[in-house]
Amino acid sequence: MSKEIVLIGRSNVGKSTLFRELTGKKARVGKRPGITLYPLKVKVGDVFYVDMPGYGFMLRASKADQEKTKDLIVQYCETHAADILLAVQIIDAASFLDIADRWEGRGEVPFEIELWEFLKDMGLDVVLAANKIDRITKLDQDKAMDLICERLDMLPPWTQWTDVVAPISAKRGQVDPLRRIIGRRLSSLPSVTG
Ligand SMILES: Nc1nc2c(ncn2[C@@H]2O[C@H](COP(=O)(O)OP(=O)(O)OP(=O)(O)O)[C@@H](O)[C@H]2O)c(=O)[nH]1
Ligand SMILES: [Mg+2]
Repeated sequence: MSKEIVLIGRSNVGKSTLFRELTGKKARVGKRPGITLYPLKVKVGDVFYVDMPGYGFMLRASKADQEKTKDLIVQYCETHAADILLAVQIIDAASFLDIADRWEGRGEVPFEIELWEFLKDMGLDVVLAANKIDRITKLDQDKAMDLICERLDMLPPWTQWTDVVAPISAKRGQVDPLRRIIGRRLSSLPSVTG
């Protein structure tokens, strides 16, 4: 049985940077959105880590291409649902709230909130990696995490959700809160030695 940990999220939030950090494999990282175009899968120990293309805006991508990426992610999750041990939804903690406000101002459901609900509705075990936390000053980090959680229907303080929410900085290699969550899920897997 091959269990998977899938990294999902909007373009440019740092999925591939996190993938490198977790697997040691050099996935392509870029300053512009739309760097990863196909799912990239790497085995570490007993599990596969999957780096997905970004959902949402992509550089050079037409609306049709964006829809294709969205479909690819949805289809991937549907066909692999039984093997997905953990779906890690990555957000840019520093811009998540502004972007969500902007969408709501236009009367639209913010894409990242829709995605969170979609993954949960599929019955997946979903974890939120609030990346780029280094871009928020230390003093404001707890408040930002509270607000982010609240938007995803988790009542503050965010510290009561540390089994599903992890503030991280993939770029700085500060991903321990997420490693702890992954570690707990892996230790609950039946041993494959028999
Ligand atoms: N400040 C900061 N920047 C980060 C962090 N993680 C990633 N970045 C930067 O964000 C940019 C995008 O990183 P990627 O890892 O390529 O993002 P991605 O989500 O894989 O993007 P796509 O493949 O286009 O969907 C790069 O410039 C990274 O260096 C972080 O924790 N903090
Ligand atoms: Mg990428």
